[in-house]
Amino acid sequence: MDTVSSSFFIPRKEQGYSDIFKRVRMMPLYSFPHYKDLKPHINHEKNRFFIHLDFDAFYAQVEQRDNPSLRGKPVSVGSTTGEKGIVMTASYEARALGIDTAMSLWQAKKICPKLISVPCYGPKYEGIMQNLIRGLRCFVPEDCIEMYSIDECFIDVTPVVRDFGQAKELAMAIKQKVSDLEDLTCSLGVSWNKTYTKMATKFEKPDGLTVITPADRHRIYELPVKKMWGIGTRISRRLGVMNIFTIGELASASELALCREFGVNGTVFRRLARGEDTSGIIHTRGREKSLNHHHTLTHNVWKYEDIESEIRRITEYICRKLRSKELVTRSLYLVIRYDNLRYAGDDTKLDTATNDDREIFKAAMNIFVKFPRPCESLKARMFGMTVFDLHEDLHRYTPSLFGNNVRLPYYELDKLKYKYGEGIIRVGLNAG
Ligand code: DCP
Ligand code: MG
Ligand code: MG
Repeated sequence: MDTVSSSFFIPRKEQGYSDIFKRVRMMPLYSFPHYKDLKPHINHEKNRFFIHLDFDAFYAQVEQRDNPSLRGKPVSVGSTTGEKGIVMTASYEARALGIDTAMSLWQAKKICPKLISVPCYGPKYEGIMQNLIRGLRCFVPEDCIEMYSIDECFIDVTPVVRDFGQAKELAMAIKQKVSDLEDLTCSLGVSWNKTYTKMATKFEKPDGLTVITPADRHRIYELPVKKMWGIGTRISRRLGVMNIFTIGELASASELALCREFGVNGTVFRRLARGEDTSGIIHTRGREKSLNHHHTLTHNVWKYEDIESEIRRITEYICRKLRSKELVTRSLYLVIRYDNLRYAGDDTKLDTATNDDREIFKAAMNIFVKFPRPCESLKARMFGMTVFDLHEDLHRYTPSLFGNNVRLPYYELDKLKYKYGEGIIRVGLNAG
């Protein structure tokens, strides 16, 4: 399943159309001691070069790397328990058997009873990407790198390459760097605009490298319109009604007809299809996609009340972190590591987006009961929580004191804690 969204191509109400296709700014001159063959220079908009990098079967590949007994086997990462569990990703061995991202674990096990499901451990994967970004700084300045998701990034290599030959050479060097740094494989796409670059990455997965020059446009044009970055099932269905099935057909469609159907986005889709995406690197610093907190204990625990108290502690921490950023979450992942070093982890979707300690604690405990129950011979040593699917907290200034679920003045309580210390007040999490 593709996790990309088109949100930054679609003009928001307050954002003018021209902002989206803003001209790329002139790149300053840099010197890159580690990449001596390429002389830095200034390039103009017409000659831009981007590389898109995406790890192959990311979580699964990391787990296989770290646990040799999983190598060469069908592995899924995500839920390990429960009928409602979801496969977050699957190794290429599992994909060959028909297992895919977002499939239910139950269905996956039916297709492949030998499937090994392992829990996901977010901080490990995040660390890999951060390490990679650091490593990429020997090729381009950090300003030219956009971390797009947990396993992919865009690199604007315009300041350091003059043509597609050099861009390909640089992409190969980056691939080698990834292997040296992390011992993982990734696939790369090279093109003159971000949209084509992202699509190019998928051409030769896994461990691929695809260059799309203007002369190779036809390779993009042949793709079904649904494969275009930013176009999902619903839009492709509407395009189908207009007899537009391939990206090439979208590129040559009438702008007027597209605008009649999609408003200003009609022009955007058409331009993206034509390779006229002029967007540049977007700095995501400060924009949170997920938050997590992990805590390894000094004394391992197994009694129910101790476990409950640890989950409560981690919930309070995460909720406070959410509120400090004025965010609410729709999804929650809980992970426990036992003293035999095995993990159990699972996620759940919340009914409504929240940062209420009570709701998140309740959801976390509902996940916990599905895990192997800790006992004296199997104690818990680490608790972790990740919240994702984050949204702005729209009710921040409208506390409700009535109704079925009374919203507590958490923001005010946080302020009190900040001023007078943690012990000043505590919310009874079973209340409500
Ligand atoms: N992921 C997730 N939920 C999804 C999709 C993905 O949690 N619905 C996680 C697991 C993936 C990681 O994000 O390993 C990266 O997502 P990708 O879409 O890049 O998928 P993979 O890297 O797993 O496979 P591919 O080789 O197709 O890129
Ligand atoms: Mg990937
Ligand atoms: Mg990806």
